[in-house]
Order: sequence, then C-alpha cells, then structure tokens
Amino acid sequence: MEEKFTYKQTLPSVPAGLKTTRAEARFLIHNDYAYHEAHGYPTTIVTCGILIDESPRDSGPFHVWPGTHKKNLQHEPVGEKSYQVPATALDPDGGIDIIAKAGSVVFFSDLLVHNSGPNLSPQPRRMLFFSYMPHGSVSDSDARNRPVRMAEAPFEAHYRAEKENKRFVDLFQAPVD
Ligand SMILES: O=C(O)CCC(=O)C(=O)O
Repeated sequence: MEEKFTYKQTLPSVPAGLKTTRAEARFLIHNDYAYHEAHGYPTTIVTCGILIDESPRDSGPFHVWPGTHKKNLQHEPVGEKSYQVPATALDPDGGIDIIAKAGSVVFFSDLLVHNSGPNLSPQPRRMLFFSYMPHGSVSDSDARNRPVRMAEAPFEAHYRAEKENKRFVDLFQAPVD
C-alpha cells in the first residue's frame, strides 16, 4: 500500500541558498502507524525494508526498539507534519542499530518504534521500504503519499528538462553498482 525510498548522503558542499541544519538529517523516534492512522490504515501493516547500501554505525543505520510493536505508543506532534514518541514513553538512548550488509532485508510491524541518525560517513545510506496491508483492508492504497507526489511532479519534470537541456548538472552522484 505504500513504498518509500530514504536517502541520506553528505553533500560535498552545501549548495548556495539551501537552508538546512544537522537536526533535519535524521528520522525522529516514531512508528509508522503514527502517520498511517490518519488515512485509516490498519495497525497490522508489515513493512519490508531493503538496505541498498551497507550501513555501518556512522552511516545513520536503521535503529529499532525491539518489543515496542506489542502496544501502540502515543506520539506527540513535532512541527506541522511530524510525530515522535516522547522521552517519557521509552528510553531514547535504547534500541539497537541494524548493522547489515547491502541487500539485507528487515520485516517489521507498523507499531515497531524506530528512527535513524545523520549519515556521517562519506558513503550514501539508502533504504527502500515496501508496506503491505492485509488483503481485504478497506483503505485506499497510497493514500498518504500520492497527493505529495502529484504536488511535486512539476518540480521533478522541471529538473529533468533542465538536465536534458544541459542547464543543470547534478552536484553529486551516488554509486550505482
Ligand atoms: O530510513 C530510515 O532510516 C528510517 C525511515 C523511516 O523511519 C520512515 O520512513 O518512516
């Protein structure tokens, strides 16, 4: 019902005009149900996460709190679009890093609390996620991300056209092998 690609890589230099802070280069402590609930998705979703790159400790590996899938932990809003589990509900310094080779796969419940820190390594840290809901669930698949993707489509088309017409050159490349 949903797919996501997360991509963390240190830029060789910060492009002019790009405002960013290190605090943004991470995923908050959350479960995916905190986001799925608003779209009527069930708690029984299972997500398959594929590590595209090897993820050593300094790469901001996927980090999970084992056992937290047994009960939905309440989240607090952060800004307008994000949620996190408050530090009173679990030990923010707990949990375990998933240190694994490229091609490894993790399956996890929608209720499993996870996060990941900034990628401080020179290599990209990419993951692909595919979420599945049980057959017969009433929810519309892709309800959460489709509107965002539609809104972003003109920007992507502009980027592709600028590249094709050689008016823009990518500032960095990720390895493709
Ligand atoms: O890619 C990661 O490290 C975490 C991604 C994540 O938490 C999410 O997409 O919900």
